Amino acid sequence: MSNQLNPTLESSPVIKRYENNPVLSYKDVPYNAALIFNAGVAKYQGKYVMVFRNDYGSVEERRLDGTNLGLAFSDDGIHWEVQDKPCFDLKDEEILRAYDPRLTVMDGKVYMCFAVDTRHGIRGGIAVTEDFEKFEIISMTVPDNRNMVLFPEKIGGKYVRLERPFPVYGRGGKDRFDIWISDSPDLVYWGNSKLLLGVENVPYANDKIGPGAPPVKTEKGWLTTFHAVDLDPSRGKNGWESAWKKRYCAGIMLLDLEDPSKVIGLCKDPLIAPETDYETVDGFRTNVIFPGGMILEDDGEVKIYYGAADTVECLATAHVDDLIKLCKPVG
Ligand code: BMA
Repeated sequence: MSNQLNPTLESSPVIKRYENNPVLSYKDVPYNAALIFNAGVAKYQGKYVMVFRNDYGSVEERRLDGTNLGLAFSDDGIHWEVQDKPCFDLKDEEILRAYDPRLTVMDGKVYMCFAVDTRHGIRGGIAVTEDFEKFEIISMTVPDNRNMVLFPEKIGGKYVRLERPFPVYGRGGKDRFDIWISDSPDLVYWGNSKLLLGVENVPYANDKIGPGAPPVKTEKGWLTTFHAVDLDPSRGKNGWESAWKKRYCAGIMLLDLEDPSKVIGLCKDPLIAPETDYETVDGFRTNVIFPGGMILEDDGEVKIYYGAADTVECLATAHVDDLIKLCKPVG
């Protein structure tokens, strides 16, 4: 464990990292691949499925040439078989790339939320697929928005999503970004947008927060992860980049089952803070934990998938009751 950043942040004791992390890296991918991270994961048709971000190029030369999304299947959620070609590659004159997929299964289909870099800003997209070959794009937000995640069922007759707009001008020209919630009758038209959680409500974030994996339904509420960023301008060079001053932790909160715009529990400490070498040393942007997949197993185990150091995909587990206990009433 080698986190030397100030302030020191530690992962919750309820978290157990998979001992052979990472579960996926560029070495497992049979086509041009360099950084494999920020995956969406779901259970679908009797298998675990992962759509992962692949920033391709050359690890040896520390060069990145582009981004596509790859596909992998697994029988146990631990050992993954990567398919022989990328499954999603969105590019045209306006669209530069799609990245950071999140998967939600509803009514026998897989819905994928993703971020889209365009020449006129960053947009949030939602696509649907049944076979990971054909994706139909259902909607795209105005810029700037990303980190969208869909709840796995309608609530009060509406589809619901969490999202993270970036109001730069309106937040003083700095990264002061928060988590929002919106609903929709049809996944196309979104409205009733409300602030869900402000960055100032997360004690270990001084920069921005954003939704993590799609929420999981429990008896006590919707359990959901988020990422929380702190910034220290005095931090030195980290990773490939000449200056990377941020740290990303995973956080956890509980939302009301009937009205998920109400945060009924929040853990005031990080759920996962960067600690291991693959999170803090070996990577493109070190000290990044970016949760994008969460699966509740029948025995109460929760699998949390996260991108580590924007370089590899990792797995940590915890018991659902322990995660719920961490979420203390707010206010
Ligand atoms: C965010 C996104 C993520 C990335 C993170 C850390 O703003 O770009 O894709 O993992 O930064 O670099």
